[in-house]
Amino acid sequence: MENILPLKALLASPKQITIAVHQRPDADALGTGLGLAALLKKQQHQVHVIAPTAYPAFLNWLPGAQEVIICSRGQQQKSFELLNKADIIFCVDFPTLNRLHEMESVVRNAAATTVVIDHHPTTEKFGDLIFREPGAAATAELLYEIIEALGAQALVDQDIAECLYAGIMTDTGSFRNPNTTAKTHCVTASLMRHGADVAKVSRLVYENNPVSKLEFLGFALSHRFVLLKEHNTAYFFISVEDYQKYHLQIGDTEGLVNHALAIKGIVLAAVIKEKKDAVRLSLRSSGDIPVNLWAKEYFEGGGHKNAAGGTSYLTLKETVAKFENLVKTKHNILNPS
Ligand SMILES: [Mn+2]
Repeated sequence: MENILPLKALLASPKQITIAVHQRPDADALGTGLGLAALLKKQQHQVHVIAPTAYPAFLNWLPGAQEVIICSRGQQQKSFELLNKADIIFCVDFPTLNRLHEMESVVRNAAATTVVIDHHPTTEKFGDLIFREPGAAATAELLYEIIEALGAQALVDQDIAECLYAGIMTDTGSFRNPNTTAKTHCVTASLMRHGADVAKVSRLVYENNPVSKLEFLGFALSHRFVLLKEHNTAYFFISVEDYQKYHLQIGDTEGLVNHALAIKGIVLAAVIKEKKDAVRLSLRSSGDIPVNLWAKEYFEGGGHKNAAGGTSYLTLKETVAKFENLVKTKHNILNPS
């Protein structure tokens, strides 16, 4: 593995390490960040994990989650300090530094050696040591390979294994998405040998919902679902009022998009969510439909070929119209003959 020797040298003596995950961190970002933190602590490093914004409540159980410093929740000064005084900053699971939100410029100007661990394709060059593997199903999968290359796999305990397993399980859609490879299963097998309880992790991630989430699903299916059959597309749109009415928390709309993509013949699915400051889009596709390129071109976003996200500063109604227009212009790609 390229760059492994410089990383090994870097970690040879105890360091001040700050691990930065992207804003609105998902299970892969948070699981990788926390798994890495726990491992580095065992190697006598001083380690902190920082997230620009909060993580969804269904990830509360991840070992170490309670100690994550959330910059946007009154901990900006502490976050900036930890970035500024770090010897090493790990950037975990994001392709562009703007995913660090208000921490972006601090990381850009920090004196630390920056180590990138990520599986998103990117055109932005950042980081002193870059472990970027778009072929990896999850950043957690890539981290496990790095741990092996460092010869540190004996340090992987049940907590670390379950942090990484959570990232792989969710990023592969429980091993169903096309990013799932033989290597993914090999890494997963290793994590199980290190103690990962896969039934437990699955239950904590997928069977831990508040009733309100199910009530909201019923509402969304009845009133916020649009089928564009002629374009093999289906989407949901959610307003700020919907969020308030159903007391939705971060992460409560997670999985909604999969209901749209699960319909026979649907190859493009979206959830278009109105937030206070902007409208966010989650895009999913099957097969050869590059939603990351569309997210980049139309909605200042990016991601993976079959799973991407973007932002719009139009109103919800205008964003929905823009999305429908995009779908029309891509008709031929959405209807391969
Ligand atoms: Mn990921």
